[in-house]
Amino acid sequence: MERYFQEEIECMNRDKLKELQNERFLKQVRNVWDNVPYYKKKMKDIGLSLDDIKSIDDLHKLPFVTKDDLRETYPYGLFARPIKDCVRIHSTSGTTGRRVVAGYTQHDIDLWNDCTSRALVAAGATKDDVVQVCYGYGLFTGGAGLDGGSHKVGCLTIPMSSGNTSRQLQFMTDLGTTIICCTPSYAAYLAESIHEAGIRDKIKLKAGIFGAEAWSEGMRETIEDMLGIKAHDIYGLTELSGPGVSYECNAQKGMHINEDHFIAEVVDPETLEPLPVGSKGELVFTSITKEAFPLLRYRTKDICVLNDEPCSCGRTHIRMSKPMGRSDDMLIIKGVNVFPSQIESVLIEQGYQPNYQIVVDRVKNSDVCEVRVEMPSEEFTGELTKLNRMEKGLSDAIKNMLGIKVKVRLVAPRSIERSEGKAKRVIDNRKI
Ligand code: DLL
Repeated sequence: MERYFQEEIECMNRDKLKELQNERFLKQVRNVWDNVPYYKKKMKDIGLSLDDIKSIDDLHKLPFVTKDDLRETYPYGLFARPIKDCVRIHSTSGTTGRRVVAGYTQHDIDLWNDCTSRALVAAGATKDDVVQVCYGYGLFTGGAGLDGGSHKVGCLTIPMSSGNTSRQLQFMTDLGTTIICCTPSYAAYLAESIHEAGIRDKIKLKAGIFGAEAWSEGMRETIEDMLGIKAHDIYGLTELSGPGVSYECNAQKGMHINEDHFIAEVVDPETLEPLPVGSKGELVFTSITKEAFPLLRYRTKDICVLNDEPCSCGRTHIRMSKPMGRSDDMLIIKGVNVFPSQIESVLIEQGYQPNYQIVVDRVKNSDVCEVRVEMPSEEFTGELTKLNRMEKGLSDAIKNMLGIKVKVRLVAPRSIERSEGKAKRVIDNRKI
């Protein structure tokens, strides 16, 4: 049996949890009503007053908050606490429009650390572990989030940040790192580099906590095999603190949502109607404990399925599936909805590493999609007929999965740029 952190909350009876959520939710609605004029106006605009929200069952009456609201109120317009009570900000890595700025009181940081410490414990972390945090430190929430959780568990924490792969490997071997935290694409790159350097037998890794971007089950298997570890998913977003909104236990069958801090809903992205548990739709979160930057019914744009069946690990918090794409960055190619993760799963099935790029263009009013995939080094002989055969094989497999024809171009090993943070998988030239 795993040792649980904050066992009494994570394994709480569901009725008790609902009571706790109800109490926290009502307090939070009052908090935004009293302290965020923008939110009060949003409620009044649809004819809602504080008295209309009597319990958690009235959650669906509240208006949604979107990234547009965050941009409109940039930088401090949604803060529910004065600046003097805030101790930190983090910000999104968005490249278009205004960045999102999220604020934290010390209490918010403490609760966030609780959330990430649960993720670490679920991955087997104890005081005996050495945790190498290779998520970026700084405005991005990855570094600070996992760092805080690691301290809370009492692990020896190595605040590496991202990049400088040779130094990452040196510390990993010299300091005996047992758990790494980074994006899955960087984990795959580290795994490749470890093999190339021939130091697989010198590393002591047992687990990894990988998130911040979509990754397939196939990619999990690749990383687990190459590093001999258990790879755990972790999910979160800046607007809701950062990593640790949900995380995977040993069962690896979905991520447990920290429901004592976040209420999850799944809604139809078109009609915005709440959907029953088990339906696929857009994930919406209400943060019920955050003081400085509380968001009610925040539309994440992540497409997921919730699962409230009991988990073999014993935790009672519901689980969310891996995000299956985003309602806003889903690609539509020749009228077909395409998620990059679908292409990734075909590549892995066909025995390729997940080093790829999807390039979409529009030629004579028709979409053209090229998938650039790295050739496995052992197959890279320069023999043209073999290359053509492999490209056709992959193209057929992708057509089987998506129903559309894409051009596959195999490129030299290591020619696709590696990312130290989130990988840039899609180049959509149609928007330019
Ligand atoms: O990516 C927070 C984070 C850091 C999560 C480290 C996990 C680990 P943002 O930069 O605000 O925050 O990006 C949030 O990234 O809405 C999802 O679309 C995506 N995302 C986050 N975790 C996962 C995951 C951080 N495990 C956005 N799987 C979210 C798939 C993820 N997508």
